[in-house]
Amino acid sequence: MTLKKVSVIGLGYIGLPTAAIIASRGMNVVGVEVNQNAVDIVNAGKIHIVEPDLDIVVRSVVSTGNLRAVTTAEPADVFIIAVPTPFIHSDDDSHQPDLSYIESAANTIAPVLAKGNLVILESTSPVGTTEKLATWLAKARPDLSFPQNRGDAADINVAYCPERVLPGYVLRELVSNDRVIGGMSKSCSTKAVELYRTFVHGECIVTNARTAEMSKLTENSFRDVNIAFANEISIICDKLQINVWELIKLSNRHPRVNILNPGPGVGGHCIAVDPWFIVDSCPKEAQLIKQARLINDHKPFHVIEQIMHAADEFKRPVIACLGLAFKADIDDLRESPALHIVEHLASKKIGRLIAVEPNVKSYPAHLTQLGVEFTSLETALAIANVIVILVDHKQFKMADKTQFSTKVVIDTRGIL
Ligand code: SAJ
Repeated sequence: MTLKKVSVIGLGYIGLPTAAIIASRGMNVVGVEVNQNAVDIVNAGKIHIVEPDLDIVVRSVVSTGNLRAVTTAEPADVFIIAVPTPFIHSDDDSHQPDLSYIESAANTIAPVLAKGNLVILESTSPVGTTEKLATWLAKARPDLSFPQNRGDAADINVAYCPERVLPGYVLRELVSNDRVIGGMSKSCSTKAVELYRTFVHGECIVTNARTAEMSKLTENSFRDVNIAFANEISIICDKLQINVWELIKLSNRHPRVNILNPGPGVGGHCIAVDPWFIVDSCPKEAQLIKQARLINDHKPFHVIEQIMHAADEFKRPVIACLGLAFKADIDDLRESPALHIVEHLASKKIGRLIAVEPNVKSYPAHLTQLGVEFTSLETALAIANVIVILVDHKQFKMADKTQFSTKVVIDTRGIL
């Protein structure tokens, strides 16, 4: 084993679990993070994100000294870049990817790079980003050679290896999922496989960097398009007065049909973002992918219309929204359609608005300022006349269903 010390740049939802798993295999891991607070938390053996069992692994690897967090890069054999790649919000409706975090990670590691090092990009990235990364590194270190000019003979190896883990199952999927390894040359791929074999039980499949970049975007776009299909069917069923859940159950009895679940929209920081990277690269060609994004982004507005319509039946509507997270059994509110719906309703001031979110420790202050009340599930079910199920959290699924029977219910997740 030639790779002894691994540096992970960015200790977020992907970087921290990856660093912890590699450290748990006995390697020396150092996490480089710009957020001093996160560095302090990790060095205290704790975690600043929510992911089942991650706290146990981090506590253990920090106590053995295998994982340390720092703010300044230090020399290592491997550098794994796991920083965010959001898109730039603009008024003209374009969704250009923001690669500034990757560029800044390149500038962070460039001064400590040495001959024989392996640099891996894991951040979800538009096609061509790994080549850009190699160019940024080459610019900062003209004394070293990089694979775009020297191929297998380069001093530094560069590869793109996308993460594919599902939030909530990250520790398991980091180990069990197959891994796509996209080296910029053959020897880049060989070195990257050597690293991932230390903790991946799935297969490590080698390809080139551009195909690996596109595979990640394709996987998330595939899911987005399929959810859009379900969401469109649900809107059609509302119009035609058909129960969409029964319809999907029936259709899925066909041996070659497997329709996903409609919902209040698509949230999170992956599926609602990544397809735009394909649309941005190929706007003329990516028609279906773009349309799916638009359908999923429109779905919360359809739900808002349904709620307003239901509230109209009451003189003093009391609306209870169950769930704020972007999906079931997590605390993550980022890009959450449920949150968006509650914000929108609050700004419309159409009645008393109650929200229930059992997974967060503190409620978003801006919602309280907008007049949203936070209560327990029991209180909400007792006092509301309109109940909107926005997230299929286990607490809601386990609730006594007779409590819903006298209410007007909008069940966007089909838990009833
Ligand atoms: N959703 C539906 N209906 C469904 C499935 C999901 O409305 O049938 C909604 C969810 O409620 C949520 C959103 O879609 O709002 C996204 O949830 P998700 O569970 O589909 O995916 P993420 O964002 O948690 O994780 C995805 C995964 N990608 C795929 O399944 C192809 C994960 O494997 C990736 O690693 C992750 O994106 C990522 O980091 O890119």
